[in-house]
Amino acid sequence: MEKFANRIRGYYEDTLDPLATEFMFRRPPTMGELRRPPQVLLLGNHSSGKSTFVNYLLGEDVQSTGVAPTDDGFTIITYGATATERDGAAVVSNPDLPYEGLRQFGGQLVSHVQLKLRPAELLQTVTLIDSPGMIDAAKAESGRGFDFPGVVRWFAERADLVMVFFDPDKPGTTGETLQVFRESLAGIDHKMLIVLNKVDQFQSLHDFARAYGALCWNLGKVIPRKDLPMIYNTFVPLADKPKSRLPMEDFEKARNDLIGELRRAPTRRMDNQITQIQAYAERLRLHAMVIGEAADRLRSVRARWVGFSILLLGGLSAAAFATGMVVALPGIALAAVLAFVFIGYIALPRTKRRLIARFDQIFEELHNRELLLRERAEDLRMMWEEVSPRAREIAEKRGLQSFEKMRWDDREHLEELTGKLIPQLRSELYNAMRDSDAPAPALEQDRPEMLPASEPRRPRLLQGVGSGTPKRKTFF
Ligand SMILES: Nc1nc2c(ncn2[C@@H]2O[C@H](COP(=O)(O)OP(=O)(O)OP(=O)(O)O)[C@@H](O)[C@H]2O)c(=O)[nH]1
Ligand SMILES: [Mg+2]
Repeated sequence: MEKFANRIRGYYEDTLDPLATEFMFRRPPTMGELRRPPQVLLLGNHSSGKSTFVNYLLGEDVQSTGVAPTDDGFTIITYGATATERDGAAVVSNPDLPYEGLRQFGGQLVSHVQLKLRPAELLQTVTLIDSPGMIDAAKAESGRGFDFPGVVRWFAERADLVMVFFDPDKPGTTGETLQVFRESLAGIDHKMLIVLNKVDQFQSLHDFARAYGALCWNLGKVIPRKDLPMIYNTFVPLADKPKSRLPMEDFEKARNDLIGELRRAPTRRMDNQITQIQAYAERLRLHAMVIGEAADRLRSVRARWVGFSILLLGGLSAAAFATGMVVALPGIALAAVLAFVFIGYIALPRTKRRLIARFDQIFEELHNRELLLRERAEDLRMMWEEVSPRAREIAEKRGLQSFEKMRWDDREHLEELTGKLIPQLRSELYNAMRDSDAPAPALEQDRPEMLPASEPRRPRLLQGVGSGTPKRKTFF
């Protein structure tokens, strides 16, 4: 994993970062973000059993649990040789921790963040993030004092796995849950696992079927996909709870599967980082090519204007000398000054505005071959739509003339990276996992429309390979 991580860092540092700086593209992820430990975010309705599940995983009561809404903040639980706790202010101001970005959500949020260090074996593999239970609309209105969906989105974007818990009492998506699905979890369904927890509360199959049906119905409204998400029906065995009359083996197996997924977070992290760098490089290429091309066109328009003016004024001066009308020379000099003022202050700014307005057309022209290959067209246009507002803003504010056309070797290098090196890295990752008999992450295979354009479809190398490899699951 370390070897793969170093190669990803190398690609950012050597190729992508210099180009991003030159074309003022958004910054690549920081080294801190790239080095962060694998993270699993636990979300869900209040009292759905998130904290109980965390305690079960760690084999000790790290989090408090209870029937009333218990957690009102985010708890980051990570590995530490001795058990200690740090408050939010210390967490967000520590540059060695990847949580500085939380500061943007204000002091209220910071005071609702806590870091717990525990010497549990599992934490050497993943960092767990327990979250405040989501409540219904009426209670949420009284306010949390910080942008809850925004913070959830922040954590979810940086998590390698997001587990969303529901329980038999609240198998629905109303109030805050609905808001979080719409605002915070959109587009990240490939790393989301749905859990119907506390199934030991069901005393009959009929009750279970009703709750399961209600959950599916409600999820259908917030997850815009044709197929049903994989739902883990499970529970945590608790001594003080009455036993269910239903056979529990399948639910226990689902719990083991869930824990298996959690342990695969490091592999998922690498896989996510490969997807992330591919997406970044593709977008950077579009941004730089269009800005560079527009800047080049602006320069040739300027050269034409200047050349034409010099030719005209030179011709007039020569004619004045030849015909002995030297008195016309001051007039010609004045015309020269006016011509350059016109070019600099009227003609070029107008051309610049026109070129920026035609960015979409430039994009189409530059990619006409790629766009003709129909399979790529939609992906490519989607990517361009994503980057074009910023490309326009940069070109307007910074001035097109300050950019150069993208160099041929830079372009070749980027194409090699997105077309060969990164896909190769991914297949090496799969091969390495196969050789070590570790299971492949079940990711993204079902959201082809979200994959960056030149990314090949996932190699399904590990499907059913190796005795210890579980069957890949279709989450969405
Ligand atoms: N029967 C049963 N009860 C459970 C299970 N998991 C949790 N509980 C109980 O449900 C209640 C709520 O559990 P918590 O772990 O505090 O739930 P939470 O999701 O962390 O709640 P908030 O922090 O308020 O969002 C507690 O009384 C637990 O004992 C389970 O699998 N089965
Ligand atoms: Mg809790």
